[in-house]
Amino acid sequence: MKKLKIAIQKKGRLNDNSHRLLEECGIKFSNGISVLKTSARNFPVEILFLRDDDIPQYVEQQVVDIGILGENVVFEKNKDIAILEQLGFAHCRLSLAIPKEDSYDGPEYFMNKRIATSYPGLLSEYLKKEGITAEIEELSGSVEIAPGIGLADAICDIVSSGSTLMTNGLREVKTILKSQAVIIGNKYLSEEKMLILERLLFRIRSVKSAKENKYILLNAPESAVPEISRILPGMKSPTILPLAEKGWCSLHSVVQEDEFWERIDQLRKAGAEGILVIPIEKMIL
Ligand code: PRT
Ligand code: ZN
Repeated sequence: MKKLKIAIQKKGRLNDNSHRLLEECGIKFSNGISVLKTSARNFPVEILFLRDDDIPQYVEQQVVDIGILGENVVFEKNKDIAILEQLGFAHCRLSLAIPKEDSYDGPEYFMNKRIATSYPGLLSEYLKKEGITAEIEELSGSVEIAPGIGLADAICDIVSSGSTLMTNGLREVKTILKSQAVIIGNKYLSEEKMLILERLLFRIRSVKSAKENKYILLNAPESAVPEISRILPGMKSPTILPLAEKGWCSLHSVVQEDEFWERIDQLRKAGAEGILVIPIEKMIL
């Protein structure tokens, strides 16, 4: 049987999460510390460990079928590939930053300035859109030190917490792209490989849904059930079981992580007690 070839980052910020995601999908394989590729023991996939920058090109050329990497690199490389799914990790942004003591009134600041970046494609696209002419100094790393050593006036780089900018006396003034990890795929996969990919994407979506939701159990007086069912609609409707104590019941449902605290406040007001919240391992919709 043909195997689907998946590229993940060999070493770096994406490696752990990519590995964990595949494992949570039930795909077991050894890590890529000393090998370039490995096969999963229990699913028809082969995993290749590569530099993230090479993945878009390899996916386009069908050296691999799919790959996991940041949107920042996907959009910078601009290859003819498909984005299949956002994965909800490695959140960051591509931003312009200037020396912190400079005042900033808008993109005109960058007119005729020198900007250091590892993202010349995305930066020049942004400057063109704003009608700004500037010189782009392409660097492969340590971009944030460029203004300090007189190599550039400003930078365009990946920011996450912002502490690297602060340490280097820089201030973020404009975000040009928000990014997270995604799965990309070749656009012309064989039918056999498409079937494996669909099975994998189904598992990935189940893992993602489980992370985005919590299982919730609570006790409530029967009179509060209609109100609580409105607050907690669940996947279809909540499960309601009678308690030994007359007039009370136990209610089970699912709540989304991002609206969790708001819902808890509403539930307590509606009369819920003994609320238990439990992580979900997989969620099949
Ligand atoms: O060797 P290879 O080419 O595979 O790896 P790499 O060195 O190019 O990439 P790596 O491992 O550093 O990052 C991989 C991906 O993680 C990036 O392409 C982004 O999609 C994502 N990511 C998430 C980040 C960050 N957060 C991040 N903070 N990538 C880089 N950074 C760097 C940034 O360049 C800057 O130097 O961290 C610094 C800023 O961080 P803060 O927290 O101080 O703002
Ligand atoms: Zn890289």
